[in-house]
Amino acid sequence: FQAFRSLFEQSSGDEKWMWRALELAWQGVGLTSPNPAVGAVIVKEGVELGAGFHRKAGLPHAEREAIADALTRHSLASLKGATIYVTLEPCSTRGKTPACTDGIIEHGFSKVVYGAVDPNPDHAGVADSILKQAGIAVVSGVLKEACERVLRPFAKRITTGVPWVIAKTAMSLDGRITRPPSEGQWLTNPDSRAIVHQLRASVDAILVGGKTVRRDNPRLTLRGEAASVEKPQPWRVVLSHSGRQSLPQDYHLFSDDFRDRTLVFEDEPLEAVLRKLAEKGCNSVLLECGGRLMRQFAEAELIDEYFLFYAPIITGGEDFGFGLGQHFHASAELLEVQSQSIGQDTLIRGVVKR
Ligand code: AOF
Ligand code: ZN
Repeated sequence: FQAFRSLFEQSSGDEKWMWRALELAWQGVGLTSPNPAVGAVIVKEGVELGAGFHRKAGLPHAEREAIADALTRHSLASLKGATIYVTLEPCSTRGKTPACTDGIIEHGFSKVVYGAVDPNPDHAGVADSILKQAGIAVVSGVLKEACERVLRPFAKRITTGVPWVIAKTAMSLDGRITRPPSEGQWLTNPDSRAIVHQLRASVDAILVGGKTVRRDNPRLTLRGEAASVEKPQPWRVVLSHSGRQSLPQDYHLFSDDFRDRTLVFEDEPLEAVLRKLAEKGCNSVLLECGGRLMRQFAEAELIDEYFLFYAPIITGGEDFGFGLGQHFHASAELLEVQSQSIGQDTLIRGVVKR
């Protein structure tokens, strides 16, 4: 969130306050599915009166959170003539909660500034005319790309029925994903693993193969800082040809407190599995599987984003690239590439070009 703080401080006008709304929106990532993460801020005469973000599906939208926040410190009358900045076009029909356009009109705002059009066909492009008819000025498309970025998982699920898929792997510099058993389980350093925990906290499901379960007995839970009362544990999804009964029932995934958050899929096309997860409300899925399954996802062009962690190790083996050497045909070009040093490790992330 630090990046948004400095962008906020360096900018002016509508963009300045949209960076603030974006900073708020990102606080909701991982909490809101099947709904989008949205942030809103109320401003009058250059002063922030209230701020909020959507916290959970079924709870108030960002706009109403910001209004409620403003009313804890200011009078109802002081909202008259204020501007509300929202990362997403305000909703205009009643869903689980009342329409935000109604709330905005009732509270006497004089201007609405939003970033992205709502990809939800129920609302897309509807708010402007409703607000304008009520005499409210509307400015749309402010920091549009940055606002669309935070919405991407929601937008993909609601428009395609498939969640946003993030592939994460930790590798040696020559592309091997596991260490010889004698050398211990971890390739990357503890700070890299902490980032993986943040990544897990931002998604709705974590997917592995049966082989990984048998070998590592993983928990795939959020622990420590990443875990919170508001944040549900992500679904833990296992793909196994031989089915649930073939996996050790005393392992964490089947015996811990969150065992009802474990799903096993047997012999189903990968896209069908992803569609079922979308139906359960998942906007995003994190792949933490091994090379073979990862390659199948890549070849089916189901991966949207990569998080590649490189440890400063060269194994010197024959095979390169997800441990599958020259048989790895799928090729993806990454956009929005960012690289970051984490101690001696390197994280490269990017979004797959379509
Ligand atoms: C949110 N949070 O801050 C905004 C949303 O079922 P509902 O009433 O919660 O409505 C969900 C829809 O509302 C959602 O699909 C999106 O189109 C719109 N805007 N949703 O959850 C928000 N502004
Ligand atoms: Zn709304």
